[in-house]
Amino acid sequence: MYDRSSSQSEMFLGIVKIRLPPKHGKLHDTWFKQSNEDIRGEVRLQIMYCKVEHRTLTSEDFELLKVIGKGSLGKVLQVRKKDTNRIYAMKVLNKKKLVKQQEVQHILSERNVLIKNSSPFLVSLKFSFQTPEKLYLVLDYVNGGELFYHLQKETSFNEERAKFYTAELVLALGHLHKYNIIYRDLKPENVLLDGTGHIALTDFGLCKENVSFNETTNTFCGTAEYLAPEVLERKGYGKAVDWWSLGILFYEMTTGLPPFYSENINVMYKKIMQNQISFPSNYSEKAQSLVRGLLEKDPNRRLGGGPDDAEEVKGHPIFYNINWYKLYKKQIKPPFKPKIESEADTSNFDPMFTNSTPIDSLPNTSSAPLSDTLQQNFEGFTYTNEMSTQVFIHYYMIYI
Ligand code: ISQ
Repeated sequence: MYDRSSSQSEMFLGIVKIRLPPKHGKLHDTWFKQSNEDIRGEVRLQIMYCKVEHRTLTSEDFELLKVIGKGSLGKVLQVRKKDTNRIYAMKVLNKKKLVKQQEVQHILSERNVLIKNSSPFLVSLKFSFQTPEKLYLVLDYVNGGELFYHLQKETSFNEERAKFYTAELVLALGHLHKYNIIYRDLKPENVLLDGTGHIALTDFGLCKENVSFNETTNTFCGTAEYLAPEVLERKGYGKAVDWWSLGILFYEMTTGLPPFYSENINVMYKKIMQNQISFPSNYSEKAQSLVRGLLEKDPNRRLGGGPDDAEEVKGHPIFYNINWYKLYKKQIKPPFKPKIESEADTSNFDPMFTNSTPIDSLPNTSSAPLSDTLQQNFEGFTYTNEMSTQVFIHYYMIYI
């Protein structure tokens, strides 16, 4: 919620979560308590649903505002939906590149997961549509920036802060694993912070530039520093690869560098396969034990590698004081709150992206179109939330 009563600035008030039955034409009238560091008060929301006609969206329905990310399969733009003025992140993927990098199946199954099984720590999908050349995923815009951006600025986080993000990620990964989705690509660039400092996982299947492993076969896309030994060995991999990456991420957050880092990629692979982990002298026992557990080279013996998956990780002593129910409900106050001026603020994204011009390039008419058989792969991709309704909101606020 933002207070936009002043024409010069807007003030972030907080978040209210409303789950209402989509009853057409009925007025819902509720008071919500709101409190954060700066503001305490109550908000009265009066909400009326009216069903709206459905039609497939096109990129013409969105105003392109900023570039907020780029990858080898496409880019992410901050957009404004013209009819509602709402801000979203729009991921634009190139179909030919998806086919070439054998990512079609991932994108389609992940789209389904995002529609059917939302989780508090996954960026949610609002709409998807396509042209003969491209796929468009319209997602919630998360304005706190990449964890990577904050980690780069601060070099490292203290153990409590790293533990908080790790615990929320345990819930996010556990959710995906429940639906047999392996995330595969956990790294600080794919973890966003929302306006209040909670994590939101993105990029389901968007391989970042210059990181595809084995350029010739493209059998795996992932960040070298975060690849588990079983992936490097081509042994076939399971959910435990995500617990490995979580261990690398925790180590990087607490020390500033991934544990097996080397500028020489072959040296790095060798270290991943063979090296023991060394810790700075002031590293706590519990944190060492967590990292050792998650970075166990044998996936079957790895923390989280057993049949209980996330439950096993949640049981590690470092998390003894975490109330998982409250964490899931986002009732635990994040250790850091990103600075945000407005809902559409992009200051927490890398200027390398935000300074480039947001365009949705026209189809390249000189290259051959995708064959009908390949095009059939994308059937059923288009999605508009069937329950979508126009919501009229009136609010009154009383500051205490
Ligand atoms: C949502 N908000 C900001 C950035 C994003 C990047 C990728 C996917 C979704 C996003």
